[in-house]
Amino acid sequence: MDEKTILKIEGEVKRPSMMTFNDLEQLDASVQIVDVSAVDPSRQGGAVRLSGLLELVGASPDAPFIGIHSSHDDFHASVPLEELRERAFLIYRLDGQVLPREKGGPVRFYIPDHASCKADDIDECANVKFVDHIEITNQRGFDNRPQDEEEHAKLHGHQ
Ligand SMILES: Nc1nc2c(c(=O)[nH]1)N[C@H]1C(S)=C(S)[C@@H](COP(=O)(O)O)O[C@H]1N2
Ligand SMILES: [Mo]
Repeated sequence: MDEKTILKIEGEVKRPSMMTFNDLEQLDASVQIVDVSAVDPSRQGGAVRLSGLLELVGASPDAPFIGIHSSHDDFHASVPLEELRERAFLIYRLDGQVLPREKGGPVRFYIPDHASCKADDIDECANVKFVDHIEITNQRGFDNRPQDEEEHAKLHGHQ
């Protein structure tokens, strides 16, 4: 049993939640993606649908932004929720264990049909790795995704 909190969800939600790996694994089968490679062959592991999590915590249907935060490397994205609600998922499991750090674990936010880097608000850079905190907000929140080629190259160089 792994009782450590790996994901905190708060903001404009009725039931702010601290979730463990077991909490995620025990979510209903209808919100699980057992094998994400079926959706995107470049990715492995198991995921939960963002829509399922939002329902679980009672996210306000009127709050338009989602903040996706990694305190591990201080990387943050804040993006409009509407287009993501039914698309995005959170990869949290690989071979029955917590998704390892080298795969972006413990939780990796993923938009399968993302735009390329910096092409759009919802781009590859918004696929935040090492996620530990999700916030539903009325206003756009803190976002430190790379802004230009140089910053972007630097970031990739560090990975
Ligand atoms: N925590 C964290 N997440 C991150 C980044 C990062 O530096 N830190 N880089 C982003 C950027 S700019 C891109 S393009 C993708 C790259 O994902 P990949 O390593 O799976 O190719 O991760 C995104 N998620
Ligand atoms: Mo990126």
